[in-house]
Amino acid sequence: MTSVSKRQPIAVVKVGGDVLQGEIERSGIAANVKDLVDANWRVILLHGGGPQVNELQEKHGLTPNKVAGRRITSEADLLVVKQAICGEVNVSLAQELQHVGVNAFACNGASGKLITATKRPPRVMSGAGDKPIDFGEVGDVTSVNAELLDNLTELGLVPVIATLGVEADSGRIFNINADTTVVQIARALKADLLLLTTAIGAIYHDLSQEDTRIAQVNAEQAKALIDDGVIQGGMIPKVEEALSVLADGVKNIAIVGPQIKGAFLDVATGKGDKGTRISL
Ligand code: X2W
Repeated sequence: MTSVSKRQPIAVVKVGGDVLQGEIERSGIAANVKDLVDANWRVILLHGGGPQVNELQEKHGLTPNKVAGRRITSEADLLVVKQAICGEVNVSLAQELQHVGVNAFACNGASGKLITATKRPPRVMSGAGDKPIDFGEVGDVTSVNAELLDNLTELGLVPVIATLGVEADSGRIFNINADTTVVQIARALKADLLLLTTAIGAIYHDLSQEDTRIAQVNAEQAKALIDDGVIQGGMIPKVEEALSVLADGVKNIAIVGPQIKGAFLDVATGKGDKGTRISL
């Protein structure tokens, strides 16, 4: 195991479940993370597994139900979330990284109380009626154990964290949204770089036209693009969260596709022109 110095820059990478569905994307993540590690970056991965959870729920006769991007999670659903995200995605992603020589440390948010959470209080959600929605076993992040992450990366390990949270006192496990969690991790670590990977890999004016990629977006432009419906669906919380963490000192944020060779290091070093950079 190689040990690394504390002064090395930190990259936090969100890996969406969609990214892990394709072979090219999966191996692309591994190759891109390897580039960063070889360039002496400390790297932390946080992954979801939304599509994998949907698929396994359906196999078990359960119906996926998301409101405003969050899964309403019964106890039976939580078991499936654990099976899909920890049992399948976490292990496969770590395996992919180990295969290219990155010393992945597979864990989940409950490991060493890395991510603590508390039950999301029932709330009225716009477009979902007047009654408060109880999300069940869904949690909101209360803290990130930055010291533990620091120590793990100090040992030369690359933590690969499955997006679960644990209640500090009771040990209760919660399903937590990966997009909001990764931002909390970047904030807690004061990360030098936050990469949000998606299979699409950037924001486009028109998804069907590759030459309409938006290379850079600031807060004002992002707001206008949301109002115009260019940024829509699951991309809205991603961009909004990214802007909030920029205000907290994480300087470099980009949405990027893992299948593009050299994309992570290019964004990290400010070279090349890949994905969509998000700035204040
Ligand atoms: C998410 C966790 C997985 C996730 C879910 O159950 O789908 C909640 O919605 P992606 O692939 O990054 O979307 N949790 C509370 O965020 O996965």
